[in-house]
Amino acid sequence: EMGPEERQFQERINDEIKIEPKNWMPDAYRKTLIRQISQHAHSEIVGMLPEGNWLTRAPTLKRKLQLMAKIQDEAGHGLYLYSAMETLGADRDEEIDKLHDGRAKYSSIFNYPTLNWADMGTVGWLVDGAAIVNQVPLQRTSYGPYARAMIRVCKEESFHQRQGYQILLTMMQEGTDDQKAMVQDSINRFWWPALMMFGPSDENSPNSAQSMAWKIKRHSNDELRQRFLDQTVPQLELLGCTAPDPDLKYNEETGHYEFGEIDWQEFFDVVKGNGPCNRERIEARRSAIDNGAWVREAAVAHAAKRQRKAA
Ligand code: FAQ
Repeated sequence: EMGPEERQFQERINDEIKIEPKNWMPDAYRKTLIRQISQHAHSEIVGMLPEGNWLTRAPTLKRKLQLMAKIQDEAGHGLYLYSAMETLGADRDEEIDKLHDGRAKYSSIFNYPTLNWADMGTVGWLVDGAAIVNQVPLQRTSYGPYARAMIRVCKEESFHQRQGYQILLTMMQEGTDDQKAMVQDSINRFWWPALMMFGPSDENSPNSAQSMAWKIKRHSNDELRQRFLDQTVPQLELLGCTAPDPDLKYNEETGHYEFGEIDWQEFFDVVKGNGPCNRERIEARRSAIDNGAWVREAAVAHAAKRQRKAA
């Protein structure tokens, strides 16, 4: 049974009117959004680490500048999302603590290592590509501050996706045999983890039904995974590369690509904290916070000193 407030809330949602921070909302709606937005923010922040690994080894100055700009965008997205999360009454430090002690999740994809330069292309192409397919519909999510944040984030991620694809195209069109092999090796490692970014299949997605009713999610996990695959396979073919999936094929009747079974055991292992780099990632975040403590203390001391001077 819905009370009058909840009925009004659901009517707003049905009418496509955004929910704003000061509107009444059910506790569970608030909680779900804090969960999703904080995990999204954590993903952006942790997502800087696999790329940061290659900043000092970029092949040219231009590539280094592009990569640096992309990583800075990700920091911006993270901070922007934490701000959106704070409009729901959540505390940023508390949510970050949850990331650091393993209570909060972040995207499984960032627990895989980046082993060669082609990975910087593949991360842009596949990881940002998947992120965009997931986030374009979130521009219409029912919570206003999250929806508006997604507009800028999607624009920047489109640029990331293109610069990544361009790295791979250059390697495939102008590269040596070794460089071409590097691209294929990178695709082999990131293909399946990129498909896993969309989350569990619909029948194993406990949050989907309620999130769809509240229009937090606009499409199901499997729907978006299919959309990503359909747009990505032609790009894969243009590169002249293959997917590590013997079952991948185009279905003339449906107009969609069919793909093999995702290794869900691997997905849940990584989500539970047992992927190849989970410990390393969290340790890097923790030590960044610890090593930066003196900067924060100095900034606070400096601000206090200036305030005393002004007074
Ligand atoms: N990894 O019931 P559902 C980026 C969890 S940003 C880890 O289907 P939901 C930019 C899920 O949280 C990438 N955990 O959940 C970039 C839930 O656990 P919980 C991040 C996952 O929320 C690019 C449980 O499984 N994007 O890449 C994953 O309805 C390059 C059950 O799942 C976003 O966060 C996963 N892949 O749907 C940065 C977008 N999938 O919380 C740097 C916003 C699911 O109940 C470099 N988020 N889980 O304990 C969403 O759209 C949704 O949260 C989904 C999951 C679709 C990810």
